[in-house]
Amino acid sequence: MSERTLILVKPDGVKRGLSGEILRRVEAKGYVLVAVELRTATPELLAEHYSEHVGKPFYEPLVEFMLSGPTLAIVAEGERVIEGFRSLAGATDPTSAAPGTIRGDLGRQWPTKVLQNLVHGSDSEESSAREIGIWFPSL
Ligand code: IDP
Ligand code: MG
Repeated sequence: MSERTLILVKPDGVKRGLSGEILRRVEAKGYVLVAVELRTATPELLAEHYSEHVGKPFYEPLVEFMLSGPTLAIVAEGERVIEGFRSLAGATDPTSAAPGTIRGDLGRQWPTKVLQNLVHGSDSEESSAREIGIWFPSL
């Protein structure tokens, strides 16, 4: 059965002009774009989206980073797309993310408190349903 995932090109990716390259990789892999919208996050939206990280040392820097510019919000669809996009994205830490992945090819460490790693991807069916509901309530 087909499934959906929420992908975000975070503000660092949009600022660096990598939105097209990231969308290209999602489409080249064969996934179908269901929604694509440039959005400006709010603290309320981010508190919901990152509820699992509230209270962690990087939470405040993470919110500040996610408010630093527009985010490209994407819903993509396909069999096992949740796992498939996590694989395209690579490891959380862009320094050690494997070459060939979005974070490994295009990301690096910067002197910031939070890891800027270009993309978000839902990590489970439960997360994708929750996150699509937050970013695209009409879907
Ligand atoms: P993920 O994006 O690979 O799913 P999560 O653990 O869900 O990683 O963390 C959310 C985001 O918070 C990461 O993408 C990254 O931007 C940031 N982050 C996670 N762990 C750390 C950390 O240990 N230090 C700094 N920033 C972090
Ligand atoms: Mg996560």
